[in-house]
Amino acid sequence: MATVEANFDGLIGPTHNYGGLAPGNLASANNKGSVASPRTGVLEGLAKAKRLADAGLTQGLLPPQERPYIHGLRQLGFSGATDAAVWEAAVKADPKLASDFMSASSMWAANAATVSPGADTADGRVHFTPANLITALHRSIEGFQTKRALQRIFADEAHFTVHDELPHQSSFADEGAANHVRLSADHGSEGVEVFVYGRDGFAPWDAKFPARQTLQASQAVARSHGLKPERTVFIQQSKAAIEAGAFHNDVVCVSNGPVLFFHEWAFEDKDAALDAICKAAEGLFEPIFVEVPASEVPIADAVKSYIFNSQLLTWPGESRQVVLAPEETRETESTNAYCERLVAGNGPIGKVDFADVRQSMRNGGGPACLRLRVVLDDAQRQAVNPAVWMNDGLYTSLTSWANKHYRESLGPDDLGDPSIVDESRAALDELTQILKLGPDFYPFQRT
Ligand code: SUG
Repeated sequence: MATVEANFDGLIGPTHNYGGLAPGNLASANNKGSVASPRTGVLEGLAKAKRLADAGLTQGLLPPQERPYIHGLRQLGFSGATDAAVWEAAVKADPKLASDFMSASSMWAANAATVSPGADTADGRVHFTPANLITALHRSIEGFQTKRALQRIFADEAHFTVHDELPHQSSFADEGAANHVRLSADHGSEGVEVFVYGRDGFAPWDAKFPARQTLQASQAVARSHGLKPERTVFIQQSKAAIEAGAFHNDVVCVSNGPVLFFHEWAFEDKDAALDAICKAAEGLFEPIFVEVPASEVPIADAVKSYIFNSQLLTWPGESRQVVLAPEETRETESTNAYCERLVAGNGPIGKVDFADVRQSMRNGGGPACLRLRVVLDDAQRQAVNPAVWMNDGLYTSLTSWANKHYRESLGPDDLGDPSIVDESRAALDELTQILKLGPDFYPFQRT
């Protein structure tokens, strides 16, 4: 088998809920306090992953994290005879803090790490840097456990290296692959890595919404991954897009192979950005730009529909690339009409399909947020923990696992229910066995 782009989807955790926790994310703010369905959410995610695996794409999974995160609450001084008592004490003393420590936000695997394939790195290994996600409290507690997950799945140091998160400091705010795109002739060839940052971490920022990625964070990741400076590009996200709710670059831009599909407003200085990409690609490949004008899709519709938070895929059996967009893209007039024109044309994208990931979408997470892309050659693919590959057997075990352990609904009134602690642990404990992550994988099992 040739070099492939594997998609690793974040499994939606048992405490999936709408906490209104994410700054600059309009869906999260608008749905705060509504009742979520963790079971529907996890089944939607599994169905999307299974659909790609069935099509012949390489599809893996990343485990959810322990939530409520009791170890972290103990670090903050909450105590109790049992972990359920710690949880009750935290909910009583500070419901907002408790809500942060309950979020299932690790489902958005595009924020798990930045990944550079071996074709781009100095030592030929796949490099991962777990994102520190310091802009929001509920996400800033993901990094150390993400590192553990990546180390258990990509354990072979001959092929993979998992770095530490960047310092937990505002100048190094890092959101992982959501602010990074890669362009190349095909997945296995050397490519151009494009880091899209929101702000200079050493300059003041006083806009309505935070810019979650800094230039300094992007530069640090590029350096430690051993990328060639002449094949690496740093581009600023447009301030107007951030103001309009594009809190990550992947809300307005996605790539696959040589194709960059993006909104007219995605970059602060579009012409300079596209020139820099072309220059970095010289001698490797010709970039193909598919720019969507604001006159056809207003930025508000791009954010509402998440048309760019699609997976852009090289689909087995299709001669042109396929967009896997959220259902909301079909339901939004301008984006639905745009998609019809797009596939009717003779450009690089020949098909648009839709996925129902509504539970995640209500928190601002589309199909592309739910997956981490990892380019793997044959030997690297064989070195991955085989228990995380999606196939008929894993799909069957995980759907029955989810039906057994996940609540049908979870709303604000359920936050204080102490049984949520043991319930979530029972689910995750069983999952460590299914995904063969090791009995000490979750912090609740550490002594
Ligand atoms: O960080 N939402 C996530 C959504 C992340 C989407 N990821 C990408 N674009 N790659 C965020 O804003 C909402 C949680 C809540 O409000 O309960 C949240 O964290």
